[in-house]
Amino acid sequence: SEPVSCTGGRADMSLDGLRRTFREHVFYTQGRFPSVATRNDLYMAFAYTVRDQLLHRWIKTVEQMAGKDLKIVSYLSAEFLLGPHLENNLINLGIYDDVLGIAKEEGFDIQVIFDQEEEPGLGNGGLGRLAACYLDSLASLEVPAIGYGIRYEFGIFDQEIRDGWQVERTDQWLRLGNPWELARPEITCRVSFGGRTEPYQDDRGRYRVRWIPHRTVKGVAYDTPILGYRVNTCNLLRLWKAEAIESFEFEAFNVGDYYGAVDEKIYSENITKVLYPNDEPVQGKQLRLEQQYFFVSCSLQDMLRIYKLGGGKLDRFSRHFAIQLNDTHPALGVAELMRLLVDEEGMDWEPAWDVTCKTFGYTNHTLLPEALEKWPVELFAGLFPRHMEIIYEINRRFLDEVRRRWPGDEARVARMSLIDESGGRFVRMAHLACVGSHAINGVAELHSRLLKEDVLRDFHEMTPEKFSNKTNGVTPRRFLVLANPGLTRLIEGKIGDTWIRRPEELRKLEPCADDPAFREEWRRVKLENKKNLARVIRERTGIEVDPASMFDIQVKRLHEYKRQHLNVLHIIALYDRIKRNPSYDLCPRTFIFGGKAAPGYFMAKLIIKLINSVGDTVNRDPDVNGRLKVVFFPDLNVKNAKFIYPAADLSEQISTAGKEASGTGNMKFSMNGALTIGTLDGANVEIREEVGAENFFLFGLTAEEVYSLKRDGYRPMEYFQANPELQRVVERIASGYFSNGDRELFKPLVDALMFHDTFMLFADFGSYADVQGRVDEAYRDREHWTRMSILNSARMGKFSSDRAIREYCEDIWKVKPVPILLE
Ligand code: CBF
Repeated sequence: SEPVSCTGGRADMSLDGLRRTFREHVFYTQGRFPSVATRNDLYMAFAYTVRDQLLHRWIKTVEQMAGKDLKIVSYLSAEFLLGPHLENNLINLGIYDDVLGIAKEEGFDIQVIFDQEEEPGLGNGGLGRLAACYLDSLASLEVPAIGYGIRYEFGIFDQEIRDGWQVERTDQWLRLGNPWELARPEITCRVSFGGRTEPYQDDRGRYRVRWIPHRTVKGVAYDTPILGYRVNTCNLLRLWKAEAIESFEFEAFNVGDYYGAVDEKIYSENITKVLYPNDEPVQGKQLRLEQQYFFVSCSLQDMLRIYKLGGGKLDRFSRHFAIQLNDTHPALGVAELMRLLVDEEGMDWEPAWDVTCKTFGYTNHTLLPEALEKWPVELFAGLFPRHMEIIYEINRRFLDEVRRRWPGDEARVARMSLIDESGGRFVRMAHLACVGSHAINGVAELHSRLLKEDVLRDFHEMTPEKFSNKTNGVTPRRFLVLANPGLTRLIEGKIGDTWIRRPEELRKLEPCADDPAFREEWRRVKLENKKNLARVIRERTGIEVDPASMFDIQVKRLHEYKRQHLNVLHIIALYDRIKRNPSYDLCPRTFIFGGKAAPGYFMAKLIIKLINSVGDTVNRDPDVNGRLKVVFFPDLNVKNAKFIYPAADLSEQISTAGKEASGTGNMKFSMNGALTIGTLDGANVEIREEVGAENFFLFGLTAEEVYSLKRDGYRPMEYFQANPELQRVVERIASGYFSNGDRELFKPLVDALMFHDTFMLFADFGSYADVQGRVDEAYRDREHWTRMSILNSARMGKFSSDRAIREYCEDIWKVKPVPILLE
């Protein structure tokens, strides 16, 4: 058919065209005239102006892809932590300055407009943000892709700090409307739950099973365009909202039962109401399992629908769709695709299994045993009786294979089974994902190695060819260009802007590290960024911080394994040194923390309280005399993070070795020229390799040492008794020094450290404090520090999500770019 014409009019990206479109949206979309337009009207009008450009490219993308023999990546993720759209899209379109100009002409400050945007907080942390970075890179690399997920009505909670404690406030990102999405009420899927199954013979006399469900809900598609950086590819993020099925069908199912119908509606809509605010799985929550199945089923039905539109034969499905499971949350997809192919499409088991395994890839994101998802068989079978049968059948065939390879090794069979029977019966989601995928990867070299040696060892022994590593990456567009315009301009002035598409080229900056004038400029930009963060801190917490002090920052989810409390122990040690020796020579430092704790995670919340309590004492003590400041930055999210990464001098990446799968904050900090103090954990190992050991502050036990210490019986008390400074630090907390004499408040934390110390803070404290001493010395030599800072940014190309996505495309998905033309 003829190409769709959408040139001129709202597709016009000239300055005049943008100005006209903006005014039209104020008038016709928001229904306002300029003098009464609210800040939100103006934001909406800008957003629609930009969205018009996206839609133009989106239509061209769909049009030029349709009918082509191409392969699409489907990224299945229960979380997408996108962050605000407007600024990012302006950068990707290349019209940032134009829009800035229009705003100025019209008489308002564009920063205020940016600030108006509510971010879609549809994720908890690293995993969801990684998915968002990968969507950016897929589009920027012109790879056809669809992100599939859940349109939570309430995303991650907003965090307030009251009296030092975290208080959760409901997120209301949809309150004022979402201009970035298009509701697609005509794209719906039916998703069923419960009931029973029934065997029957089909018209060819074959044994078949049908599922007679108890309840059915409707999934409605909401589409968000995802534009790549300075390309025309505009991919799709399709999020599903749960609704009740149509009312006439209601009547058929609920004759005369009005209240039953109301309950049904509420039940249906609940499925996508709220994001579970935990960054590790909530065991046993039925609604969470329903969410997972709901979005996976909608997404697979949608892919089959799209595929059939092109007239493809189902046994070739895997040539046209590569589905990536972002952790085990969508792992039920393996059983669901089998159900759709066998029960709904009438395929035989073997070819359906072949398609399934060739289609799925599985990314593991954690080594923590408690984070490996498993569901009680009883709950699972009650909700998904047909999937349970399918899983049993997959398991039967799989374990036959294990027995053939290792005859008589029933211990191995029990370890590898999809059903954990070691105490109760559970479905092991990671095993389902491994068996049903042709590719399994970890997210950093160390993590991938530990997966092979430990968590998934049996699977690696059986199918080593499935395993690979794909070290995480982050998008330099959001985390450098958008977050740090000052540094971006400085870099562009030296090496141009091609590094934004090819971050390996940042290496060209290396010689500038030896240029004193460039170093001076580098420091100037950092200082501006620190002043900016200092302003935001003042506005949000009332605390004054000195931009001339070293900004030492730890922002990430609150978790014991991430060891924010190790950082606090060190702060107290410095404070103690000052109290014992008022003229103690300390390079002035501002310690900044930020991050949310899962609402039910008592210890993580107590750590937030401890940070704030230590801050209250230290910040007010005249003896400290400006040498120490402690700040907890409330409500860390993507929007706030843009003030934080560019302002850091020192990045704290101090998890117990072997616990953090990768980390991605570590990359965002280094990219912005922060030096890292860190353990050999996750991607820190590779960051250190890239930036050079001399530009990285390493401390602590290795993963192997952690493992052997645990195996041989770790006794925290021994470390405690051997270190008088540590004793004084713990005594200050235990004595109520930071809690108005209340010795009970932090007792659970103190006891956990003294008697268990699961994450080995005491074992690492000495080494951490020593290396912090080296940081202090190093920061005094500003020229050398700046040199190290420049080299950090210059050597971070590897950690661009573009590199990571290229590796996925080449090794796992086997997909190629499809450039899109505008005309
Ligand atoms: O791979 C992305 C991130 O995922 C986590 O956040 C997760 O939720 N499992 C890990 O904890 C991070 O290490 C990892 O970077």
